[in-house]
Order: sequence, then C-alpha cells, then structure tokens
Amino acid sequence: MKIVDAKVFVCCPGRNFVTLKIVTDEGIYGLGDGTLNGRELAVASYLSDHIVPCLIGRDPFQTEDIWQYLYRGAYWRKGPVTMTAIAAVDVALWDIKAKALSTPLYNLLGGKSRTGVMVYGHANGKTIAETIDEVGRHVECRYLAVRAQCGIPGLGGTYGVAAGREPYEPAQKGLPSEQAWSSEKYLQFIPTLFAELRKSHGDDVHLLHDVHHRLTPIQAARLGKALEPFHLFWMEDPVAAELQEGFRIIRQHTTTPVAVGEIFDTVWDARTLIAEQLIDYLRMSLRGGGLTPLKKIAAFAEMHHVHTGCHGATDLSPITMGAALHFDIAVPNFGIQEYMPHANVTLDVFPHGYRFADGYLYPADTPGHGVDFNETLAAKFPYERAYLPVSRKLDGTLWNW
Ligand code: KDG
Ligand code: MG
Repeated sequence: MKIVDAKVFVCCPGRNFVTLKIVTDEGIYGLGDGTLNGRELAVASYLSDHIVPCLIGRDPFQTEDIWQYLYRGAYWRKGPVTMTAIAAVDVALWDIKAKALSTPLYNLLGGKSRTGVMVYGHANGKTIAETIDEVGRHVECRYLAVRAQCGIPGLGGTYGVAAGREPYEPAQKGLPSEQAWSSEKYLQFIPTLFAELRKSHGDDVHLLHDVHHRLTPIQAARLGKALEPFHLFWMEDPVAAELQEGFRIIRQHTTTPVAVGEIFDTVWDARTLIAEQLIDYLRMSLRGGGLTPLKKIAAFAEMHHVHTGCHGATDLSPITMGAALHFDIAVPNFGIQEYMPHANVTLDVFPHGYRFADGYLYPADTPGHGVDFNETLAAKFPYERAYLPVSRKLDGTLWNW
C-alpha cells in the first residue's frame, strides 16, 4: 500500500480546526487532527508546505519509521507546531492501518482493558451557587467526575467561566482579550468553593480543579494542602511546568494528586516529573506527536505509578477525541479522560461513532478510529481568526493564562 495524496483542511464550524486527510492507492484514507489553538495556520503550512510532499509514495503501515523521519529527519525537533503536525500524520496513519486490517484501532494497541472510559465534565459558574448547580446538572446527567471552576470575587472574567449562557469556549474571535488575575484572591477563595461543593454534593462524585498554571510552587503547595479535606481527584496544572523540579516543592507539602501536561510536546517535558513520581496524572493527549510517542510515554508512566488523563478540550477536534478513546480503553494505566462536548455544528462536520452513557465514553467499534470528515460541509465554514485570552496581574504584569 502506498500514500498517493494528502490534503490539509482548515475550517471553522463553531471554532477553528485543522484536518489532515491521507489517501492511499487502495482507496483507504486516514484522518488526523492538526489543530493548535490560536496558531492553526502555522500547523496547516507546516503540513502542506513541508510534510505532505515527503509522504507521497511511502508505506502508511510504517508508522514508527515515518514518525522518526518527521521528528529526527527534520533536524529541528520538538515545539508545538512541529509536534502537532507530526501528530496529525501519525493519527491518520494509525487510522489507515486499522481500516486496512478491518479492526477498531484499540485492537492494535493491546485490545480493550476495560469496558468504558470514565470521563470528567466541566462545571463552570460565575458564583459558588452557580457552580454548585452546574455540578448538580452533571451529576443528574450521570457524570461520575466533574471539574469545577468559578468566578473569583473581585476579579472580572475568570478562566473556565463562559461570558454568556453558551458552553465555555476559551478561544475568542478577533485579537486576544485581557483578563485580570490575583493569586491572593484566588487562593483565599478556592477552598471555600470546594467546601461548599462537598456540602451540597457529598463525597462520592469525583471533583477536579484546573489551576491553569497560575501559581508558584509554594502557592500551589498551600492550595493542595488546603484542599486535602475535600479529596480532589486532581489539582491540574498548578504551576507552569518548564521547571519540572519545581514540582518537588508541591509534592513535599501535599497529598492532593497533581495532573499536568496538556501543553507538553514530548516525553522530555515530563521525564523528571514521571521519573521522580512528582505527578499522579499525565495530561498529554495525541497532540504531542500522536499515538506513536503517547504509547511510549504511557508505558514509562506506568512504571512510575503515573496514570493517564488525556486533555479533551474542544480545541482538539473530534478526531483527537475519537482516537484518544481507543488509547484510553487499551492502556493499562488509564486514569480519566476529559470530555468537553463539541458544538453540534462541529459534530456535523465530524461524523463519529463514539458515545457517552452513564459517565463513560465508548470508542467506535468500526474499523479505524471511527471519526470521519465531511469536506463539503466543512467548506461552508472558512477560518476565522481567534485567540486564547491573555492574563494580567492587577498591577498590569503579564501572567500565565
Ligand atoms: O487551548 C487551551 C485549552 O485547551 C485549555 O485552556 C483547556 O485547560 C484546558 C483544559 O484543561 O481543558
Ligand atoms: Mg487544563
């Protein structure tokens, strides 16, 4: 079998997505997601200008060799644009391989290790009362795990909280907006939020929280300690993780489980964190180079009692979600999968076979990863410039969003 064509599509059904379609001489095609929130066109160009010409004529079954060719062969390694582009190719090739063998992708990854993939939903409120209601709404929909975010008194817009009544979508049309941040106000407020959530919803539901890189290690240690009575499933991205050693400080002070990695590109970004058991959950998904490296990172994590917790925000297309579910159902050290349902208009462009029931997602049982792409419909939604917001401290200092 040979690759005869590859095309890159950029479309905006509700939000921007980059999709790669690789076609073979046997008529089988594979689909990969090359979406990098706010930097979509850079990945589209990397793919169509630099990668697609190198793919023509290759054997799509050689997922490992093609991965090495694109990673080592480029001389320039790592970086979000490179790794997102390689991910799109890698996932499309695994899709082709599974379709050619006429089996669901999970069977190429070791087969099913569990019956369903436990997911967590997003409960966001402007106030504690709203957040309590939102968690309640998720519990009624049978979610077993819910991430809770809340507006901070004294600050305007806060990460994770939608402006209107529509579901939360972090990218906004036009140039980046700016939001105010105060770690002091946040640290004072969040333990109260979780105390109230436990009072209203009891101890059974798994509660999660995303700090979104906003704290320093000692502040994160203080937050983790304050949250211990409310036994969170995890505290996510407590600090920016360029300095992996910083997590030692958090670990020395608290037993609240720590999750990190949605912006990691390679295993080297997590090497110390895993090897020293400084984290409990690795949040990398397929965007960091695809399935080929994710399998290796997961195996390395398994040896260190670290579980997986794939990123699953709406800026990853249904292709990433669909393929991640095959990984989740197969990998022995699966922890949990994030699930932020896409808008209906997105799902119309990406027909898919995965489904949600009683707190679990189930991957498609059809050959491949089970997510398709409607090119004709996608063409009706051209790219629209959109960015994530930026964050500033109250004195104007630019801070982590
Ligand atoms: O592109 C950025 C989003 O994916 C991110 O803000 C969402 O933190 C996030 C999460 O945990 O889903
Ligand atoms: Mg996050």
